[in-house]
Amino acid sequence: MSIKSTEKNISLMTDEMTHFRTQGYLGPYSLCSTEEMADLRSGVEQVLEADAPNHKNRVHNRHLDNELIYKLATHPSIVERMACLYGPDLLLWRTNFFVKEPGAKEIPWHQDFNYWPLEPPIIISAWIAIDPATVENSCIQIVPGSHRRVVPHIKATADMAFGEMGDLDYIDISNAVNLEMQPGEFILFNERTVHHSEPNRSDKRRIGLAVRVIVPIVKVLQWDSPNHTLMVIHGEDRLGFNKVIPS
Ligand SMILES: O=C(O)CCC(=O)C(=O)O
Repeated sequence: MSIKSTEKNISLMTDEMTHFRTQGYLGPYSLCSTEEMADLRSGVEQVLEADAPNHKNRVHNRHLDNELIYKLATHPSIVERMACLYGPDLLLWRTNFFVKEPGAKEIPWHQDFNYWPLEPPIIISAWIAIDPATVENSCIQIVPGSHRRVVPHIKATADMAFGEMGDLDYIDISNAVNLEMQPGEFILFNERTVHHSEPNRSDKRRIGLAVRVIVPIVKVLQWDSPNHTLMVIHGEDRLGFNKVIPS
């Protein structure tokens, strides 16, 4: 199977690189058309309805057992842009679905690297909209420039979807931006970019697929399952610090 790409010679302009460096995020960009994602969506739903062989959870790392999820996660629209930002050698570490049904809890303001077993914590994420992601159904919100400092994380309140949250005394959400996306669009952000999503107060489901990519110098300290390995998705792994299979 293949996902059509309308783009040729994907790369980033200097002002986009500067935006990522200063603001901590980029996009939205288009991975595929809204119509194509509408066609692919039933395939994604089937993946989420099926038990994951050898993995802990249906929503995590389905690129390891499903070709559609692998193709979405490693689409050139994403990977070529990541290579412009992080260099030629890229390893796919994790994928995570964020399924927010109507009534789903708030995802607290946080920096991803607070939760992750990586040393050094250098990660770039893509977040792909499978459903429309709007203010109404709790799109991601980001604080531009927030990746420049480390925010202490504290125990989250019971109404939050995560156990820990960024301490709001250290986060200025007054300039937060809503990253609304059409199905098939994606954004890029880094491991320290403070982000969040409201409770889903609408009657519309919102599914996103997050793609976590590291560079070979990063050591994975804890694997998600016995079968969990990294995949080379661009360039090569010259260091061999981790379990890696070629793509
Ligand atoms: O989908 C969401 O609401 C949050 C996503 C998120 O926290 C992430 O991708 O790191």
